Amino acid sequence: MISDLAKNLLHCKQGPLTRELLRSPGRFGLGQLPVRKQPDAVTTTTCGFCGTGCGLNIHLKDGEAISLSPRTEYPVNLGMACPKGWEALAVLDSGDRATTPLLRDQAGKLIPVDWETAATTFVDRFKSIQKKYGNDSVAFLGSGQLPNEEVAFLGALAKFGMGFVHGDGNTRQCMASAVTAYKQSFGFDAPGYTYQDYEESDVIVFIGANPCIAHPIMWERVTRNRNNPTIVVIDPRLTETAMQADLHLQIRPKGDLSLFYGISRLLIENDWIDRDFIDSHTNQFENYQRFVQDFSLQRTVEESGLTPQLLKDVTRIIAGGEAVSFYWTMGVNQSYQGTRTAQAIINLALMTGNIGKPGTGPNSITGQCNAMGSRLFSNTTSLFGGRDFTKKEDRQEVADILAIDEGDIPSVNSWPYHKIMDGILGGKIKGLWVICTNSVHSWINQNQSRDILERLDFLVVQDMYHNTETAKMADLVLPAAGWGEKQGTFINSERRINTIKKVAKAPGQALSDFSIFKLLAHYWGCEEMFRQWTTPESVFQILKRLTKGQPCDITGIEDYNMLDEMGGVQWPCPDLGSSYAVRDRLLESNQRRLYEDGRFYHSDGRAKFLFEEPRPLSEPTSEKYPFILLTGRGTAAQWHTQTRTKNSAVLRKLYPSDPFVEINPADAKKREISMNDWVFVKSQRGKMKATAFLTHSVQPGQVFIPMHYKQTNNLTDAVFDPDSHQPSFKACAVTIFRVGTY
Ligand SMILES: Nc1nc2c(c(=O)[nH]1)N[C@H]1C(S)=C(S)[C@@H](COP(=O)(O)OP(=O)(O)OC[C@H]3O[C@@H](n4cnc5c(=O)[nH]c(N)nc54)[C@H](O)[C@@H]3O)O[C@H]1N2
Ligand SMILES: Nc1nc2c(c(=O)[nH]1)N[C@H]1C(S)=C(S)[C@@H](COP(=O)(O)OP(=O)(O)OC[C@H]3O[C@@H](n4cnc5c(=O)[nH]c(N)nc54)[C@H](O)[C@@H]3O)O[C@H]1N2
Ligand code: SF4
Ligand SMILES: [Mo]
Repeated sequence: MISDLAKNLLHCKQGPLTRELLRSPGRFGLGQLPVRKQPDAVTTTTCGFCGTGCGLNIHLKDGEAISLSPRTEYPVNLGMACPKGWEALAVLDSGDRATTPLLRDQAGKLIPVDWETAATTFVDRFKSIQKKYGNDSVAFLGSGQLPNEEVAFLGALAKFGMGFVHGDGNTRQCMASAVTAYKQSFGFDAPGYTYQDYEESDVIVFIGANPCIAHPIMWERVTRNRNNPTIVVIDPRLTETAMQADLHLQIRPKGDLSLFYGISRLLIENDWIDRDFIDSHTNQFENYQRFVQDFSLQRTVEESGLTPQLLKDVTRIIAGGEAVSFYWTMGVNQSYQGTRTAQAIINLALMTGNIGKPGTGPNSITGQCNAMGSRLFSNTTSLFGGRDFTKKEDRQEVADILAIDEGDIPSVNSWPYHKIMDGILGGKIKGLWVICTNSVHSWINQNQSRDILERLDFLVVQDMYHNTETAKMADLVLPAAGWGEKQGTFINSERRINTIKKVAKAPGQALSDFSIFKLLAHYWGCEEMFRQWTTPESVFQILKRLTKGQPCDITGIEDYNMLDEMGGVQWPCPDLGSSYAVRDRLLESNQRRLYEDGRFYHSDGRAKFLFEEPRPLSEPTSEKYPFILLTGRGTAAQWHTQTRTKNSAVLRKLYPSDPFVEINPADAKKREISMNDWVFVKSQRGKMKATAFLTHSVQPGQVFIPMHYKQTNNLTDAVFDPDSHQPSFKACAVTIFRVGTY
């Protein structure tokens, strides 16, 4: 599919009509192909969808993009791109784009206003709320899809310039459990791998991850592995990825934690562990060893839903591998016990010594293009550069680097997303600024969250499109430029930093988020604080200084040019005294992994074994709600809430436009549901209509609905991991019946 699409699109101007013309000129009464613009220059950029971070060539005519192609020499994608990457320019061109600020008038209608009115309204309304209810009565929600320079500007402007205390982002829905797991286990949030590891393992275990759909180009890297690796997939569903596996463990939803403890016990029992590594580089193994004794084969089988044989098989495969790597994504993170599950994966890697060597590691795959960057620079969960808001010395360091007052930095942690929502419900938060995320669609238990957002005195939404579910509820909409229309840097899953370029003009009066932040700083009266924040590249220089001496030190990167020349740079990349030294090192190896010396970031240099008793499903099935609903990614052509991908005619052809629910044929038969019947799926919280897709890829008693349809989160249950505060999107109880039979 990828190569066909590539052939189709490589030489086309991006735009549905032109593409249609090129494919079937006869249909339009044209004897020959229209004259195509020939590119006169090429620049490079990084894809703005998923955390793979593929490199793209942008072909320009008179400085404007006319088409794109994947970079062949780039260490990430080696000439490949998935459908979203190929169509990245097409989605910019849409009648849904927000082209002017919009303000809700007395009659409740959103009407176009100029930027001055928008900015003064923003300032007046937020300041008056702060005056009446306190500085912490306003909050913001940002995104892992903003470049580092913008996400940092937002975090600094809101928290240091405007006095906000609470701010979070959509990465809470996504990476929080991995972040917390790494921080607690290793002492810093640092996934250690490099994509080359996909090619160097002889055993690869995917847990709650479906890369064939969600990270197709990472999956392509797996297919290049010459060691004929044994691939294990742990997923309740027989996914596209599971179909490619040597061993598929069709785990009971949320049974992973018991499974990993059971595997740990078997590894210990058989002495298939790396004692030397454990003794030299970890703490608390004795406690872990004692803890997992409770996970007998029988208990593990019961709690994981697997057979004893499968359990023994997977243990033997892990023990027998020379280089075993474990990759996990949302099937792990999005859970009421996501942090511990991620740590149980980390424990497996530690106890078998599978870390810091080629082809190994407990490796979290990131979701969005800059989820990794937002972890370092969003100034939400942690203070800039992975620091701590509650530590005076950390605040002082940041204050010194930014030449601001230490007193301007909040000394308390932000509330996470769900506490911000609770804060609105409880009347503590009255104003909310939502940037680059479509909360009304993507947040859990949508009926409740809509009701919560309606209670706000003032809601500002800053988005590329004027008609997202969230923008429709806003009092003020700020029109933003998107990927391709602005500059900055992203960090991908393997910690590789690279640039994005401005290759297209934003429509109408839309401004880059960077320019919007500058404008708002001016009207707020705090622009003096940001006098050095003149361009994205000047902010990049500030971000470098914020990493100095931290595990994520990137002071060795000179500027954007160096990133372009080197094919991106993985962090850390400290200043080695001369730029030649840094360049030499990068030329020698632009593939680096962490933990090669077995040292972790806790003060004693050791990693910790962390564990806890597994808990039962947060909402078990009942007679009334007999199915477990799983949610996740549907196709490689759909991105999240679809505000972007629905604008490409090519992508639209690659997914069903109606919401659908996957149901096992046995269950369907019992309920007299046939293929493509319209059904209702109902939970305690809401219901949705979908077409039935009968498939053995879901087990009896389970159903699956992609998250891309706006109704899906009507059903989900607002339950959170107590450590990471990540929503448990993936399992709740529902019932299902054919429309007209209830
Ligand atoms: N095409 C496309 N690609 C994307 C995205 C997109 O929207 N569209 N989004 C990007 C983002 S932000 C993210 S976070 C990633 C997500 O990437 P993935 O996490 O790979 O995708 P999901 O489909 O959300 O979830 C993965 C799998 O978890 C399984 N699962 C559910 N419950 C459990 C469980 O209890 N245990 C186990 N072991 N597995 C379980 C589901 O069946 C599903 O197959 O994708 C990124 N890439
Ligand atoms: N049921 C269920 N729900 C889920 C999930 C699930 O698996 N199941 N997955 C969760 C996960 S992992 C994630 S990451 C979230 C994603 O949830 P969202 O963040 O809500 O999803 P997006 O559609 O990516 O929303 C991004 C918004 O930003 C806008 N935008 C894009 N680029 C720019 C820009 O440069 N500037 C500005 N200002 N706006 C821009 C887009 O138009 C869009 O409205 O969904 C979560 N929700
Ligand atoms: S795999 Fe991800 S980064 Fe690569 S082209 Fe597809 S969406 Fe873009
Ligand atoms: Mo995500």
